[in-house]
Amino acid sequence: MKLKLFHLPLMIASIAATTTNIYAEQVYHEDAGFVVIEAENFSTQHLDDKRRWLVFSKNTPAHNFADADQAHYHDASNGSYIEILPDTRSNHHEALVRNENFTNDAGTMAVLSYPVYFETPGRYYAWTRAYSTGSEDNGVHLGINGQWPESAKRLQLCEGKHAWTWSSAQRIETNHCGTPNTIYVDIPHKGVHTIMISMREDGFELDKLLLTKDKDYIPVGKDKSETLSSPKPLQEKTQLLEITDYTRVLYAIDDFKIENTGEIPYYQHKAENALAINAVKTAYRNKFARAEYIVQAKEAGSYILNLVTLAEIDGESTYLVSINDKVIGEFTNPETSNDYQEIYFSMQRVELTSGDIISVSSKAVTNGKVPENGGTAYARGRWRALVLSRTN
Ligand SMILES: [Ca+2]
Ligand SMILES: [Ca+2]
Ligand SMILES: [Ca+2]
Ligand SMILES: [Ca+2]
Repeated sequence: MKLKLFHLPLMIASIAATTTNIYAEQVYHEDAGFVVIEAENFSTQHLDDKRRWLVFSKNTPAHNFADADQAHYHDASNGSYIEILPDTRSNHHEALVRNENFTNDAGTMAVLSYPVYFETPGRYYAWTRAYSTGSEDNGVHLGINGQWPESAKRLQLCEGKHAWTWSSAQRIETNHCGTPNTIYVDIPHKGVHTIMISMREDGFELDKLLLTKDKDYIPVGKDKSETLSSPKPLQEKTQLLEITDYTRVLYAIDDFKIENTGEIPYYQHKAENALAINAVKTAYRNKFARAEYIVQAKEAGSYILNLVTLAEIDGESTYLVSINDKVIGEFTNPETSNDYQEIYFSMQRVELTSGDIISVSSKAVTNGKVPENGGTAYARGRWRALVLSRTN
């Protein structure tokens, strides 16, 4: 006696909305020997109890910290910059308090981090675009990966007061303004390295950072835009769209045997990743083709099965799923206006044991609606997969 189960096909009206494609964040990377960073886009700030880098733009509300100059966002790259406040020593008449408004110990106060992916290791000359209005707001330390190499300390800005100005000069005892193009970091190997900034003098205003392998490069104006990655959307699946939870997919083409298995043969419709019946041959119409799969020992268990068929506009094919010739599911495709739309037919709590033969059969039929060669076209009984989901 054949057990007949009837199920409503699961019709998914629309799969157009792609809520599942999650875009990666843009991150800093090296681009052809350059790294360009907007200073205000730091990832983290540490050791900022006494002095802190604050972000300024035209929308920043007024503040009450000690500060000797106005905001300078008007000509800042990206309309925004950072300043380290309070500034309690804006000129040499105000007291120098070590580890408060000044520190020569790089990496000890207001430490910013900017992770960057470098493809090309080697030496990078570092430039900052800064705005200085006094004599005690124009020095900063650079670092890398928590290290503060001598070559990146004491970046000094002497020229270009009262304007955004690029500098790559290191302050030295014999020349407080430093020599141009002397600040650099060495990138030891390909990979992510963290470019770091820390306080030397409070009141320092920083708009942008530029690292270049070109020793002779001199940035101008706002110079290049940020070197950010542009992550592409991940590939989305185009088949078995409603299958969200499975143990094993048995693909009609790849996993089922079709030689000498039915009254009439299947062929492989590779473009649709489906088995199908060549209904051009009248002898193949209205008869079952059949494909088989033999259950392996390790696959024994209790499952929900989902037969994934393709609806067709010219007919509503019938499908049978059997285990050892006992029918466990009989289904008919719904009418559709969307050729090859996936339809899912579910069979609950199916016990599979080693050596069981699972078979899927289907028929090519016509619904008389699509004229073709003086008659009407036939659906080809297409199906794509039988999906196994363990129930325990
Ligand atoms: Ca200020
Ligand atoms: Ca200062
Ligand atoms: Ca300032
Ligand atoms: Ca900026």
